[in-house]
Amino acid sequence: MPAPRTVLLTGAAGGLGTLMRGLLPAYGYELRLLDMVPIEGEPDAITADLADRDALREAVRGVDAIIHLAGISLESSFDKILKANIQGTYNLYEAAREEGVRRVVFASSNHAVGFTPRPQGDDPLIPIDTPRRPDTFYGLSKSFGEDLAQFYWDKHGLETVSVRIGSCFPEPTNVRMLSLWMSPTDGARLFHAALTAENVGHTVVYGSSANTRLWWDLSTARALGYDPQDDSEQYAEKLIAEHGDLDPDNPDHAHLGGHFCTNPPIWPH
Ligand code: NAI
Ligand code: 15L
Repeated sequence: MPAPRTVLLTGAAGGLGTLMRGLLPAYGYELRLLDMVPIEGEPDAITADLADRDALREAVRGVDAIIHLAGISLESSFDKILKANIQGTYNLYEAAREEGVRRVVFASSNHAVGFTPRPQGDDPLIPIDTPRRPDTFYGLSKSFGEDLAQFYWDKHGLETVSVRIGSCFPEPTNVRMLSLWMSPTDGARLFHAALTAENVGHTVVYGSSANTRLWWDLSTARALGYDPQDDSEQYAEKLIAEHGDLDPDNPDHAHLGGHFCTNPPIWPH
């Protein structure tokens, strides 16, 4: 596959989208932006909902690849998740298939495997083929997105890299994030690797920096050419002083998904 140049960035108004708008052009990409809300200072951005199939078809026309970030990014009611994340992601893949787009980078999440016990002591790192154990309706939608990606590869030859993102923010803000943090610059490195690696089929990777306290195995990400440069350890002393270290008796600290596992579901509507 020739290296993609024109990339549709969905969810471009959001936190991660805003960070990537700043970082990805340095890799030579020309970004086409899409979000359901207008983006300040970006008059050419497409304002469209993932429910609008005609708008999606037009938005993907002529792009080399898609980075799909749009959707509800936290727990919500099943009905809302169904519309934005499940139906919306299907709509985008259908538009991509119809327009012959060759590759998607899908923002999956640690919450697709959130009920996986977090490693403690000498436990091994969580492998990429650990069974999916969603911790929320939100995590379920990411699990669906990974299956959708596999299906579009097997059935239609549309490639995807599903990135189970840990926590991508300018800085880690709690002790759990010392293990899951992906610095924005490492995030851009990983998206670049996911866009340019050859023959990815459907590849699932964990998305984080090279953290000293890492919980999961980055080898499938590294196999794409990802070479993370950051480590959350520089924030450890401050965060542990503020919040205390992880407590083996605290149910919020028992699993990869943290408090997403213990918070009650949000019922309709
Ligand atoms: P965010 O909530 O800041 O941004 C999401 C964007 O999607 C918003 O701008 C929103 O307007 C847009 N959006 C929502 N529903 C839409 C719809 N129906 N049609 C069109 N646009 C819609 O979330 P954030 O943090 O930027 O995350 C981006 C993606 O990465 C999300 O899919 C999230 O689930 C995923 N992710 C993010 C992580 C992080 O640490 N930031 C961790 C794991 C996954
Ligand atoms: C996610 O999937 C969310 O989108 C993000 O806002 C964070 O909560 C992140 O996971 C996390 O687990 O820290």
